[in-house]
Amino acid sequence: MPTINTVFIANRGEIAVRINRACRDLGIRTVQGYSQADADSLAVRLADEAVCIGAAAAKQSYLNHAALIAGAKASGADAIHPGYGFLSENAEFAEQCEAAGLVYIGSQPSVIRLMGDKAAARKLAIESGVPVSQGSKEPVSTPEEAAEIANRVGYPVLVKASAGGGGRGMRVVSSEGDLRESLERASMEAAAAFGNGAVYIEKYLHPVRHIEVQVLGDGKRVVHVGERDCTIQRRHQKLVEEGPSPALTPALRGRITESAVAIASKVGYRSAGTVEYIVDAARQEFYFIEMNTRIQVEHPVTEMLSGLDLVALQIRIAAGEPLPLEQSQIAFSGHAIECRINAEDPEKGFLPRPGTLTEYSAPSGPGVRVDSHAFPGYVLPPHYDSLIAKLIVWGANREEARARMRRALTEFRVEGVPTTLKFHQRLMTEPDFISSDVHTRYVKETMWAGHPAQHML
Ligand code: MV4
Repeated sequence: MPTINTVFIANRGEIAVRINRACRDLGIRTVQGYSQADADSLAVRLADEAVCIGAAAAKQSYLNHAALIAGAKASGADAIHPGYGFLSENAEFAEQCEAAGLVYIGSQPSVIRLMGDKAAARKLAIESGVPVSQGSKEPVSTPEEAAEIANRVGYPVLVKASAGGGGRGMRVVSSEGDLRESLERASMEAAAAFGNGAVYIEKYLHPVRHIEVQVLGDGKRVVHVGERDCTIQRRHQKLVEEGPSPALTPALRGRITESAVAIASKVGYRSAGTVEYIVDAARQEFYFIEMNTRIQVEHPVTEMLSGLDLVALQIRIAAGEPLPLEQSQIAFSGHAIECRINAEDPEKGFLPRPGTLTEYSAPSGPGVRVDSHAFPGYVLPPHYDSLIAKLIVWGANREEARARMRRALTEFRVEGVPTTLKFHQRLMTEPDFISSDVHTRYVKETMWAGHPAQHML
């Protein structure tokens, strides 16, 4: 059983701070890898030690396999945590970490690779008896084959890149006339973006909700830790996540969580993972779309509902401990909502606008959690994502959580950059949000129909 004394944090921002906190609670030392742009960051300040891994550009730092592994080895770390984004679902990096004698805090490289191939993951779901949207069993090899499948399932269809995920390399095709060109473009884009042009076809289902199930495995056993409803998105960027999903009946919840455990069990899943679905709430039907083999941005929603520390559990599992929980020991309470506070200008199409936080004052009080790396005077660098903070609130029920979120959003003071605070304040009072009568195109169709400025007053 590998003992973990020191963890190298191979990521930045709020998730680096989050990993540091889990390590601290476990009495584990931390070494923060940082780029030149993050030298003055909170993550560096909080770590026991810090190692510069390269220049600001992600390719020269947080995506630089060799620099991260060298930094970990040179600092005497015995484990490495990839966080989310960057190399967190890169099977080759996971293999290289293990080959270098580092404990990789995440899933097995073979499982990362399998689930990274979205067509193969879909096939595994089918073999596990989990519902998927009608479409191709394998990547399509000719436009004729694609046309045959699309005609069989009916338009509109989605052309999805096998190496994509998270909406990348995905195109909606509404008629046969557009199919050939869409296939060619999707395949070319996927080849350029992911080095793999394979694409597959699915019937495009709408209106649907986007619901994901948190799973935890130790390589032998798998449990689920409930679901998160991530339907409020914009261009595949999640803006608000909540749990439990208002759209699920207890019966449907049982079916979805059971299917997530079935898929994860089939591959002997290790670490924290998320199984993503689209849900036709009206018909009480659900469809597997992909599995993410990393800790996710929105994991605090699950932590607030279950009381578990998912990052600490990842570390303990990586150290070889068996899952310390039976499914029957995982209990849920209340309702949690997370809003992502980004340095983006909703009045300019959510354009990222990094800069200096001339004022930063986070909310607090009953049921409020803020996961952030920000502080007054922090210079948000332009090289990475625009996340300033995740504001998560818990309430005994959805209405109390929504009221608290509204209160916390009004308390949140961020000046110096445009933020999504006002968007969230507006959303919390939207009748459709209050009644949870939303679908994946809600933000696009409802809050941004016409010039955005009209809706931000
Ligand atoms: C879908 C879908 C509807 N029908 N698949 C795939 C990547 C994931 N992040 C979202 N995905 C979807 N897959 C079928 N067959 C709807 C989504 C989806 C979505 C699609 C377009 C625009 C925004 C979306 C937000 C959530 C889910």
